[in-house]
Amino acid sequence: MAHVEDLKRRAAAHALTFVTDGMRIGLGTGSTARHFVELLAEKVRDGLNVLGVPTSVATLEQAVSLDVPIATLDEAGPLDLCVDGADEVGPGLALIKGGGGALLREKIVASAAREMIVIADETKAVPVLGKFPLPIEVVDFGVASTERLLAEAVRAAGCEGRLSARRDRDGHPFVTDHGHFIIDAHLGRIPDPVALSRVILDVPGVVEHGLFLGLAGRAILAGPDGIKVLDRTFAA
Ligand code: A5P
Repeated sequence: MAHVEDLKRRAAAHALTFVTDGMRIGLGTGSTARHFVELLAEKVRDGLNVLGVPTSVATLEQAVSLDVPIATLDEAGPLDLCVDGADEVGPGLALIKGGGGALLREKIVASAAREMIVIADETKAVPVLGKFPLPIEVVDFGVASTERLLAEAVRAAGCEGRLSARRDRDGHPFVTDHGHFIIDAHLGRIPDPVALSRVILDVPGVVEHGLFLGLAGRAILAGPDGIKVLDRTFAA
């Protein structure tokens, strides 16, 4: 059976077929997006002219190291495309993202793009979102109070589960590229992502969450039997 990294790379390679000369492209974060940036760099070396907008410091460093031309989002202006991974791909191409903690910039960049293409191995497709803990980015001030209010909010949206403050490998609070904390919501099932999104964003202290709703236009999923390109009619 194909190794999962091969599958991610195949999905990333297929995304390149949507890239044309002169495009301004949001560059995602995570192991699958990393493959895409590597493959894009090969095309750049062959003469492709693109401008990349990285969604994290990690992706910025990778793009710079591979000589992919980059700009900030404000320098680049509206983007033609954004190519990024996902933690879960649900019905209608609703996504959970932010496993790597870059959800805020990822969402800003994806929203600035004419099209967002998700790349993943096919195990990321799910019939209902929520098995993967939903990352919620919060400001550091009053984080315990914010967590309590979030627990009430998720219950009000029909979800049950535990919230936990994300820690780094040394046991310190995980800090995002923008200096915020992440609270992971272990919900198991998210029956109504739109309702959950609304109640989470109503909690003061919340900066953004990892539900990406109405953003992805296509998902390229790689499996042992080949590539599937899904659109928003997808319902696993
Ligand atoms: C980064 O914050 C995330 O949104 C990633 O895009 C997501 O976690 C997918 O990562 P992998 O491609 O490593 O699975």
